[in-house]
Amino acid sequence: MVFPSDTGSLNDSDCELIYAPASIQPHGILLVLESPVLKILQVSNNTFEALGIYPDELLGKFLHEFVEAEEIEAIEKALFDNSHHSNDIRLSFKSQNRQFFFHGTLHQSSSALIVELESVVSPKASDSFNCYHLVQEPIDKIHKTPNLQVLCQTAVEEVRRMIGFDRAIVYQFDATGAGEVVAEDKVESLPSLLGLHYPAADIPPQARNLFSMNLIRFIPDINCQPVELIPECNPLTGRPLDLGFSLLRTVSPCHVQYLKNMNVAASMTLALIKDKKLWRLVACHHPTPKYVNYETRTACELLAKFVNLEISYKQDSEDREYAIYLKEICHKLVANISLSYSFVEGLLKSQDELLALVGATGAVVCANENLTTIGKTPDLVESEKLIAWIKTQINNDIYHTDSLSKLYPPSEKYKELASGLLVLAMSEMQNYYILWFRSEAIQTVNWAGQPDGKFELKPDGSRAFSPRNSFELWQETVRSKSLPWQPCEIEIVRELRVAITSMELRKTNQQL
Ligand code: BLA
Repeated sequence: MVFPSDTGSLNDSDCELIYAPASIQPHGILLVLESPVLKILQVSNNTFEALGIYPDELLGKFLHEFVEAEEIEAIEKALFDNSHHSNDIRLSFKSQNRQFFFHGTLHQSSSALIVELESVVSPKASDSFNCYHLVQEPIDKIHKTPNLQVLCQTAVEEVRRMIGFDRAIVYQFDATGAGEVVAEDKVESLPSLLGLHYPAADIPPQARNLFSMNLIRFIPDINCQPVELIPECNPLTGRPLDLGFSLLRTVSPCHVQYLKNMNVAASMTLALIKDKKLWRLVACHHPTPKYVNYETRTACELLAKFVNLEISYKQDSEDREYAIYLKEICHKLVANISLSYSFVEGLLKSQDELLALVGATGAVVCANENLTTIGKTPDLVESEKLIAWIKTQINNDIYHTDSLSKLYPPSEKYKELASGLLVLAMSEMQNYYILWFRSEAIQTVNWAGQPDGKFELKPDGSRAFSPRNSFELWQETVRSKSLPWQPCEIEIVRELRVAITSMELRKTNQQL
């Protein structure tokens, strides 16, 4: 799985090993079993509270001494069928003349099996039919949404309704790993986060990577007392247990502080994955501790999986519609060229199509030394200088940038007209170029707090990471950039090139 670029983010050495804290959150218990004999190697230090059996009474024993034979069989079957994934399990322990029912998951972590369990009142309460019931309506609503934006808005509304938190947002990553809140549903009394941007360092790469293992992260109470594992290290490896897959893993102190600074006491996050990339998160916040039961969370996870499928489908169909529109324009352009004496004449007869082909605001057609400008472009002298520079840069037939002045500083003086440049070099016919321009798109980015300056220097000179403590609006104006060129716009230029080249070849053959 690939994740938004790590640029500007903290790396492993900046961040503690968040996947091996040797402790869990107290809303469940964790047992580490030796596979395949199911001998208990490690337990969380809250088994007495949860099932009336002290850790000492469990350690070194075999699981079948405590649970029913058919439950052991179910575990063995799950391991045989699906050993690399997390498996849903139910267990009931008998102790102190009572039966304690649990629902949870089982997964393999190197040589050990990790069982994580949360109490349920009775076995009936944890019914898979229940889960289907919870997601049936939200799935229906999401399926009927007309586009991605409405889909995200519907997803936050439905998730928030299912778990009863005060706020749910969709957080969208850009290519640098920074993010923006693009959909929100909340109680009226909370301030809105919609449209706010957050820097990549707020969710370090390690934390982003963990979403490849679990689509869901649930923190019912950030102030809870972590429960340590006994013994601290896994006896099979002598090292702290890898809890990367774990649902109950304790929360990194840095993130706890972050949430406190945001006035959040409980959080639930769902990962939205598109094309195997972490694309967006649904982040839910509540100002006071709040537990969401295992079935509801499983239903939310199921909903997230459905949303992921719908996202790919909807994005693909939005892209497809735009690509079809561009193809129609390209056909018109090619038809005009085929009716003209030369391809340049044909291009110049179809100026509107030439701009619409890539959504440009201006274009220059260069045929040998003759330049023709269309729409908003730099003047002829500047265009000639630009082409001279392009010739020194271009290795491929297509070249594009959305921040020309960064690469070619003389363009700074006409950046309003031309911050974006897309060039097609008709290399077979040297000195034939089509240049498309996009004007500057001045953007005001609303950051939730100043994005830099998170590090505190410790007295010994080392860096200590600390989360932001201010989310005050901080505005940045991004200049000298155009809207980015879309892959389908670049692709259509490639198609135009193929069409022109083959028409020119045909003409040459006819003349011979
Ligand atoms: C995790 N930080 C996260 C997660 C989110 C955010 C969504 C993952 C979900 C979770 O574990 O709860 C950040 N949450 C946000 C943002 C919004 C939001 C941006 O709701 C916007 C509305 N965080 C820092 C710094 C560090 C840091 C400086 O700001 C230092 C390394 C760490 N963030 C950090 C860590 C985790 C995290 C370690 C993982 C927490 C864990 O899983 O234990």
